[in-house]
Amino acid sequence: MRISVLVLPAVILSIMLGTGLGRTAEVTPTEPARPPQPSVVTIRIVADAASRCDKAYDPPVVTIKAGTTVAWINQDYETHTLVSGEGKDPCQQIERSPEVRVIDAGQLPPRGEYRKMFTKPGEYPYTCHLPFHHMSGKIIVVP
Ligand SMILES: [Cu+2]
Repeated sequence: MRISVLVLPAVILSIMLGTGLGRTAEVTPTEPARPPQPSVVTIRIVADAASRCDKAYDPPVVTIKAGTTVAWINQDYETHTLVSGEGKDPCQQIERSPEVRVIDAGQLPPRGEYRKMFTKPGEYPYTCHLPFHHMSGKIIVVP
């Protein structure tokens, strides 16, 4: 009886090794990692932006994936506003309307920065609504 108590664990161990239960799991090859997409995209408000229409922002149109943050930096020497809005042409004066806006930085002084994360796919045109400022840009958010 004493022998069988010692033999039984050895039998179980040899069965496990024979069936591969004792081996470590094989490593399955994974897909090569995609290059990470930057989570923050920067747009500059350029010098003399007020008269530059669709060249007021650099770059003027940006396509991003949902979840990306856009950072606008005012590199002009004067204050601009940054609000949702679109005219019939890039040089048209845009009036601020009272409806809820996706983009609304208010006043952005020189060297000022405004950040916003975009989570919903869609097109988000924006502008500066100050008098005699003709500025037009657009964010395109894809899933
Ligand atoms: Cu402006």
